[in-house]
Amino acid sequence: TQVKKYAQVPVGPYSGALHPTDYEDVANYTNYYEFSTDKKSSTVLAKNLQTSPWSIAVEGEAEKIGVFNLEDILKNNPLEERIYRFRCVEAWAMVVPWIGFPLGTMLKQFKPTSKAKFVEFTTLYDPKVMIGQKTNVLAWPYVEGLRIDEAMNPLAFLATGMYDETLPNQNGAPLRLVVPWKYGFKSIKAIVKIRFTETMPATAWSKMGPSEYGFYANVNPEVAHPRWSQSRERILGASIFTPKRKTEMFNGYGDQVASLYKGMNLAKQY
Ligand SMILES: Nc1nc2c(c(=O)[nH]1)N[C@H]1C(S)=C(S)[C@@H](COP(=O)(O)O)O[C@H]1N2
Ligand SMILES: [Mo]
Repeated sequence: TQVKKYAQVPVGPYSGALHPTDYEDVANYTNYYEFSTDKKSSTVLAKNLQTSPWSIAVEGEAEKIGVFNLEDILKNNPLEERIYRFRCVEAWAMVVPWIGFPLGTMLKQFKPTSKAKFVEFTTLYDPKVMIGQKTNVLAWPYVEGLRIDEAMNPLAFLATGMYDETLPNQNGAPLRLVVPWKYGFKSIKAIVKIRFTETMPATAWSKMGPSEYGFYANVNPEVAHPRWSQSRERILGASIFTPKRKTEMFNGYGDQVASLYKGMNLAKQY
């Protein structure tokens, strides 16, 4: 599917006065294991993914469950732009002008019940196109999750586009999550299912390496990944002579999200 230009969209709240990373860097250095573990190959491999029409199944602890066309969801969720910092667990950092809508606003439209304590997201499973799904680098389909209060936080965002255009396939078209205070792997791509649950979802990365990838995955300079420090980050696209910068707690979004984790030991609940 080809990208399409959006008409001007308004800038939403929490959008930082940040200088966006070059489009070419963001679009050609991606993590998308359904296609490849190589950050440059997904650009080509993902071209075959058909992203329209697209439907999303809504299941579990909500009053309004069923299968919904993405187009209908978009009618109820006006687009806005959010310029966010993004931080991958492998320590690269970038700034992306996403286009989309707040996750919480959309979730409320499905009327979650009082039993909905978590939200689980699932990526498309189609190994004929997503050829990386023929390998077992991860347990397929890719699953991610948020606690319901994290999902309702106004920073949590669903993106349909970036840099004034619809998302290129390798960045998660037609709909991907963006959780700017967490490591990149929480920001699941090509979402086909949203399930409200009472219990904490088992996520693809925590199944693969429970000691390395926790459920919360908040950006935290003090908690090292078992194989490397998380205290510094590398700016994507910067020259190799540019010094790394210090990682910020919650990727710099502490004012908006620190209260979600009051009383938790973030070294244990990583
Ligand atoms: N379905 C799916 N979503 C995914 C991934 C993936 O492999 N499959 N990789 C994650 C990881 S590790 C990161 S860092 C971000 C990268 O987003 P970007 O490639 O758009 O920069 O996507 C996340 N979402
Ligand atoms: Mo990542």
